[in-house]
Amino acid sequence: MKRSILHVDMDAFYASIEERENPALKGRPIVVGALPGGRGVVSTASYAARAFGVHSAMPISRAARLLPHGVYLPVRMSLYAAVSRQVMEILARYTPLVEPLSLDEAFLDVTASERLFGDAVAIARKVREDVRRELSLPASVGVAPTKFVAKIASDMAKPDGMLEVRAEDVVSFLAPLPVRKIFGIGPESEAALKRRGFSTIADLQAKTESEVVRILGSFGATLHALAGGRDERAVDPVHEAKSHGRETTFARDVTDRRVLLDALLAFSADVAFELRRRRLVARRVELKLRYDDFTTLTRHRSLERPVQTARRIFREARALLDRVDPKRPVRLVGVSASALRHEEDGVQLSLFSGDADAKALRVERALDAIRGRYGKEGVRPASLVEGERTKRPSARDGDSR
Ligand code: TTP
Ligand code: MG
Repeated sequence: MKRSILHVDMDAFYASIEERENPALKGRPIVVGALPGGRGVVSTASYAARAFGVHSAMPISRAARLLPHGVYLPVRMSLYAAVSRQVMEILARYTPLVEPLSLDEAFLDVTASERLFGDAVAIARKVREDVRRELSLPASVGVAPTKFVAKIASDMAKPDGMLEVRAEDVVSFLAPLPVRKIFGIGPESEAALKRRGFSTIADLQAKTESEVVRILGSFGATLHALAGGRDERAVDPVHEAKSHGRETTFARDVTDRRVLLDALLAFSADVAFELRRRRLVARRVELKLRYDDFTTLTRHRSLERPVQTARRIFREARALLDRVDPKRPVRLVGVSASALRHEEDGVQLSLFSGDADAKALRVERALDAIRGRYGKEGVRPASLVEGERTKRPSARDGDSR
């Protein structure tokens, strides 16, 4: 059945909020993130600042050189999170099928809402109006029959616009785009595809599925389908977040592998705890390193069996670390878990399988309760603590930590 999908993405989200909070900043080049002189990066830049070449993830020192007279503001996360909730509340008026991807973007399946609110374009217009009127913020919306195309459309509609791609136009809409528009295609895959003769999506469309698979392997089937506008993925409202991760910038660059492993171990424990708290499992673990020259490298592994324990997340992160140059000084290290699913969707089996990983899961679950009450996460909602009382570990487990 033909579906109507919206991808809603706020424009220059953090910067737009700051501009709204202080109207004197209207139209000025705003950069939210680390402050000039510090070590961090740009979180986002207003469109006025982007005209100077400033963008997300750029070292703040570089931004300060490009834009010495910019307005530099620190990140106010709790404010942005509160606005994010208001945005998601507006989206939920039009369909229960809202899948947030991050603080400022979500997919909506409005197929069944069209009888109530008008066609998908009318709903997109209403969403943009509501957000503008009630929150004084700009949002862009893509309208398409699939997630993949809706997301590309919202990107093209920016800033403060809307773009509809009709089912009959999908193939010609995609054709001229570079293959990197397909998610999962980073700079490395893009180069590899180019070497094999695939620069644009049209190059993928021009071949049959089996030809693409022969050249690119099994991944080629997915690419070929997406290139042809075939994308059956449903809007899935259970995914609260795309990933859970922890990272840190060191005060001094690190070359000692043991220091990196210590950090990865601590982060793996945090990430696993967060997954279990949200009853999620992950099928992908990613290691992130930023070197002293600011090049950032990510390495990931996709996993057959979903993970939820620090033990396995750390093992994967360590294996990824083993594959990178051990001599380059590291300024930032991080680990994240993504491709999230609810734990009911399959992981429970391993709980009873009696292997070392299943045992680790039982032990870590037992420790969660202790961490919840005394751990560094501090006070947690009473209902959560209450729920964990039923499986409270003995005092001896606590001592053995
Ligand atoms: P994005 O939606 O990627 O960017 P944006 O909303 O600032 O700009 P636009 O969508 O118009 O291109 O990310 C949403 C917010 O997430 C962004 O305002 C700041 C934060 N963010 C970071 O902190 N670091 C990053 O590297 C990126 C990409 C975003
Ligand atoms: Mg955005």
